[in-house]
Order: sequence, then C-alpha cells, then structure tokens
Amino acid sequence: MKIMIKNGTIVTSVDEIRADLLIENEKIAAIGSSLEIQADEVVDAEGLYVLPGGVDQHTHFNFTFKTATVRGFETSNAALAGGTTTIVDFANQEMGKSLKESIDKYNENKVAPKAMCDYSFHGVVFDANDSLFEEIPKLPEFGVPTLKLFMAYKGMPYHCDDAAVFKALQASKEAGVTIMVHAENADIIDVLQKQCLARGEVDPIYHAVSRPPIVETECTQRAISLAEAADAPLFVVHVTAKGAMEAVRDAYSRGIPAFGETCTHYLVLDTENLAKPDFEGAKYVCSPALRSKNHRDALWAAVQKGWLKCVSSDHCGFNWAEQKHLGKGDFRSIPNGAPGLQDRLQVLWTNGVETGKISRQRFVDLWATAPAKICGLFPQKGTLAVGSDADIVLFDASDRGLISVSDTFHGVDYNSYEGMEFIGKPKKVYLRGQLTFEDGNFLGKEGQGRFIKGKPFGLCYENS
Ligand code: DUC
Ligand code: ZN
Ligand code: ZN
Repeated sequence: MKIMIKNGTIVTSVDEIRADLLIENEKIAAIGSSLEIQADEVVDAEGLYVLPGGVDQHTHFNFTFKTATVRGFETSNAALAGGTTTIVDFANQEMGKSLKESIDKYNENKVAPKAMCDYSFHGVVFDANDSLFEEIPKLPEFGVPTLKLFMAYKGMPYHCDDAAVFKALQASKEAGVTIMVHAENADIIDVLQKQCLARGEVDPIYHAVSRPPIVETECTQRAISLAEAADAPLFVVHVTAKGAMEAVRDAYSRGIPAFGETCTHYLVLDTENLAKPDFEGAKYVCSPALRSKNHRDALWAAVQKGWLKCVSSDHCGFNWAEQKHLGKGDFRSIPNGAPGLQDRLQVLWTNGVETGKISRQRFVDLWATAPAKICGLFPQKGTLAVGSDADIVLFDASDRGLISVSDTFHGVDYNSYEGMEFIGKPKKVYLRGQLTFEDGNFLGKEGQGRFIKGKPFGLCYENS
C-alpha cells in the first residue's frame, strides 16, 4: 500500500519545503517535489503543514501517588489526538525486583495490550540496592537507555539520596545510559511543608509556597556537581525555575554535559492557577510547582535558544473530583500531577510559534526531534526522512478554537488549559503509515502501539 501526501509544507527541525511525501510499508519511502510515483491513495495536503509525529518523552501512565493511581494506556489515544505518535513512559521499578523484570511485567500486563501510540520506557529507581547499580549498564540490552531517579519526595519509596544518584551516574557512562533526575531538595520541602501545616496553611497554593524555586535550583546545582564528579552526562527533567535553567545552561557552557527539558504547563500556567478558589487550585498541583511569570519568561528564552532541549507534557492525569480531593485540608495529600498529553502540540504552537517566540523548525525540534534523540529513538522517530517511520501529522494552522475537556481523550474530569485559545489542529495523524486519527475521531484500536527500543548514547552523549 502506497500513500502519497501531496502539496503540503514539510517541516523538520532544520528546514521547511513544499514537497510530496510517499509512505510505503510503514516507512517514509520518498520526499521530493512533484513526485511522479504511482500510489494507491493520494492525500491532498494543500494549505497544511506536514509535521513529524510528536515524541513526548515524559508521561506517567499508571502512576501512583499515595493511594491514588492515574489512568493507564487505555487513554493513550489522547497522544494521537494531539499529534503525538510516540511516548516515553516512566516504568517504575517494583521493590525487590530488577528493572528488567519490572519493565517487562509492566509492558506485558499494562501497556502492550492497550497502547494505541508507539511507546518506549525510562526506568525509574525505587529500590537503590547494589544489584540496581550492577544492572544499569545492561539497560540498553533491553532497549531502555534512560533511567530516572527522584531526588525529591522525602519518605516516599522512590526518593533517592545523593549517594544513589552518584552511583547511578558512575554506572551509566560506559554503557551510554542517560541518567535523568527529578531535582528538588527533599529536606527543605519537608521542613517547609510541616511549617505550613503548623500555621494552618493547607490550601493548594501552599504546595508552591513549600516548594519555592530555590529548592529546585539548589538540587539542580547539586545534581550537576554529582554528574561532574562522576564524569557522566545528566538530564534534568521538568526544569521550571529560572535559577535551575541557568544552572543547566551555565554547566553546559563550561563543558559539562548537563541537559534539561521543560514542560508545557510551566510555559503558560503560573502560581495564579494554584490560587484559584473552591479547591480548583488542586488541579494544578504538580511537582515542581508552577512558578511566577518571570520564570515563565526565562523558560521561553531557554527553549528558544536551545538551553533546554525539549518540551514534554509530564502527563499525569488524576481526576479532580475524587483523587485531587484526597488533599482537601492538607495540600501534601493532593496527588501530584496534571493531564496534558493531548494539549502539548496546540499549547506550544499557539503560544510559541504563533506569538513568534519560536520558529516552526524550533517547534519541531522541541516537540519531536530532540526528545527522539535524547531517548535513542532517532531517526526512526522524531523526523521526516526517507527510512523513518511514517509517523506524520497533517496540521491545519488555520483552525482556531478553545481548549475544552469535552474534546480530550485523557479520561480525566478536567483540562489544565480549559478555555485557552488554540490556533491549529491536527487534521490527520498517521502512525507508521496507518491513518489513526482524523478530524477529532480515533480510527485505530487498543494494542496497535508498538514498543520501540531506545538505543544508548543518545543526545546527552553528543560530545563523548
Ligand atoms: N511530578 C508530578 O507532578 N507528577 C508525577 C511525578 C512528579 O514528579
Ligand atoms: Zn518528576
Ligand atoms: Zn514527571
């Protein structure tokens, strides 16, 4: 089956051309102007941008916070609805189990039967014992070249101390594994949370008060020092504070392989969302916390200049009605996380490209190409090139409207960007050459998503 996409404007991270694109056997078979190749189907993309399917390298399906667990891969068609064709999900280690056992079990039981988009995994450390550090160099053998450690969340099973982070960094380098950290100073947060509670400060806004920017900046600086000491690359997930971003930027310019991402919500939402009355602020409780507007401006400068490499969703969809309300009367028990997988394209395009903050090329890099490189999926994923998977979005940049929970597939009872104006909508989304989303309708089925093995020595090893 050959599909020819004609007359579209093909956008990659480096250029933009008006050309035709041929799909054959799940792959991009040709790109060129006025291709004279016979196809079974011709799709007219006149007036549309042809974008690579998005790669969202930061999602938390099935994530548990205290007693609340988010939705699973039965809602992964939300990715496709938002033009994201590959996600990299955080697969938690089970206590007492190896990373491989934990990831295999997660994939078999919860992911493979339900996935509607393609997917890959990061490991997440829960049990930092000696065998973990021995296993780290073997991660690439089963297609998982990235591993996350939580430096935040004192008292939670997944909290890792500096020794664990340092040892993981030491174990990672030779095998080309990328260590990722959630960088917030767990002790300061713990003290500030208790002090807030003692003063009767229990509302969602105190989530931000007890996690001020300095807790992120300090921990990011410390993580960079640990990486420097271990002489290994480091990737800092969800950078939100100006100081943390500057720490990553300045370390990199000193020759230390320190990299980071930010997330959609940190670019457009702020602490005012957390201050919303009637417990609405709980919808925006995620960690790190939303920041004030000056941090937002710094993050935009960082994504524009390439100091931060990509924009992820950190999708973690707890319901507001039952799950977020577990923290009514104590913000510490509000499950941390917010949905956003489907919205990443529209929010970044509308607020980035349409305002002139970033070019279309930069958009593609932040949204697809760089995350594919970080996770070792490039060039199979994240670009439009001959031989790459035919993951393609036909994007209508003239479509306008308002973001609404009623149009989202997250399976969550609210949308973080409710009522926000969007410019542009995916009209057709192809997953490995299969039309899987069209004009708001999902055309695929559960289980169609495929596990894509990541290769080691991703983007963070660029100068090694
Ligand atoms: N932060 C969140 O907000 N949700 C999931 C995990 C995390 O670190
Ligand atoms: Zn995190
Ligand atoms: Zn996260």
